[in-house]
Amino acid sequence: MHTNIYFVGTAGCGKSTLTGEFKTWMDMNGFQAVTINLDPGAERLPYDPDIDVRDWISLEGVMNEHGLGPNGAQIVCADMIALNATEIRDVMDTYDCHYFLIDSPGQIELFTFRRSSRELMKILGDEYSTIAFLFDPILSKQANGFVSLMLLALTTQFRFNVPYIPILSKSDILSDTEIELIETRAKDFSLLESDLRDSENKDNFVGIELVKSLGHIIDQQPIIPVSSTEPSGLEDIYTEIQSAFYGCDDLESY
Ligand SMILES: Nc1nc2c(ncn2[C@@H]2O[C@H](COP(=O)(O)OP(=O)(O)O)[C@@H](O)[C@H]2O)c(=O)[nH]1
Ligand SMILES: [Mg+2]
Repeated sequence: MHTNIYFVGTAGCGKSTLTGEFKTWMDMNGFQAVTINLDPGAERLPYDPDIDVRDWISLEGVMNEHGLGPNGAQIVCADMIALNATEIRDVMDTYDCHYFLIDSPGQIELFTFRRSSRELMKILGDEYSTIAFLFDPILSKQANGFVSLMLLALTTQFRFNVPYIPILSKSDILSDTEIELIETRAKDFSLLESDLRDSENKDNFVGIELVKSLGHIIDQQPIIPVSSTEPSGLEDIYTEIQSAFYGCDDLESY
């Protein structure tokens, strides 16, 4: 049995860097983890993936073969990944490890909004899959930016229906006060609502009603501040994965 952790979030929020840093942290702490790159268009990665979708699919090849630009080709590639999922799974099965750290494509829509991603997740084994959803730090600072990311996270949760771990990425570029404010808003939507009313969006009826509804439909889960450069918060991600699958009282570490 293994756990698949998908790193998901908007372009540039730090998914690839965190995939690599979390692998380093796991190695240092004696946990067996394997990294998987799902981005066929990745030109440079901040880590050396153990399993790489580029071994099966080339963005440039798809562009040439189908006469497409990079955006169209990315969409074709996203669906091609699912077609190659069984082969990816076969390679995963050759590893004796407990954790697969899966780096999703740069643009979130290529993962979250493609039906093929759900198929891929199923074939790679969705029983123990979790989505580590990265909140961009700059967007998260503003009440309306944070609400927008919550909605994106909620959409992702809705489409995949697996446990999700909210992560505040690149927390090193935020002050302690900013981190505290974001952590409090994540736990207390009434504060988020009042901040939204106080902000430039005070007349934004849709935004305010959305926040009110969010409080009814999702658990107000703590957000984990993480920095890949310091690094910090990596152990908290690990603890959250453990509690998502094994419960808080009986942490099974391996
Ligand atoms: N300050 C800071 N920069 C980061 C951190 N993580 C990633 N970055 C930078 O953010 C940029 C985008 O990172 P990347 O991992 O490629 O994002 P992705 O598109 O989500 O995979 C790069 O320039 C990284 O060096 C972090 O924890 N702190
Ligand atoms: Mg990336």
